[in-house]
Amino acid sequence: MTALRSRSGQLRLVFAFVIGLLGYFGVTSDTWAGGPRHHRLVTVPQEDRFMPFALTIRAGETVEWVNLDTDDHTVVSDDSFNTAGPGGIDQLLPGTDSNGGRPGRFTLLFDKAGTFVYYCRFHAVLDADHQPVAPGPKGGIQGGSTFGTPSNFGTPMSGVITVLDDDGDEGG
Ligand SMILES: [Cu+2]
Repeated sequence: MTALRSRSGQLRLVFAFVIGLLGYFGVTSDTWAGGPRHHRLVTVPQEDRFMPFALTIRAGETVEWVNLDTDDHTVVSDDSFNTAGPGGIDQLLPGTDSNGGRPGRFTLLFDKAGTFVYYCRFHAVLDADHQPVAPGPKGGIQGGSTFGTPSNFGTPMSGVITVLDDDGDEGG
């Protein structure tokens, strides 16, 4: 009987600890307008591109960029195109080589409908051999390589996020 009581006391302690952890990591408070706030991911695979290139979300959701590449990349907002906040973003996403083996991460909250266009300033530069041509079957940046590895995908490293409002409409 004593052993049983002490075991249930231990269970209660563990339970309280888990609830405390959930609160600490914001799991229980991560609700918005009565529903869960979605957290969306854009990754950099071990290539110079954002995946997915185009992402559609709803206002109130967060987007987290995760750099799975060994190289550093950046998230830079193209504010001349952007109608959704936030502006003035120039964020380093450390690669695993410069971040102790861990992916660099960066999170933004989008609370307003519109478009968010962004690029990586390290990999959006055209050199003398890669002059700008509109992408298409015979256009864009064809072939080419950096350090012997095919490294381009027809456009500079960029991406776009479309933020819909609560009704699912594209704001502006
Ligand atoms: Cu990059």
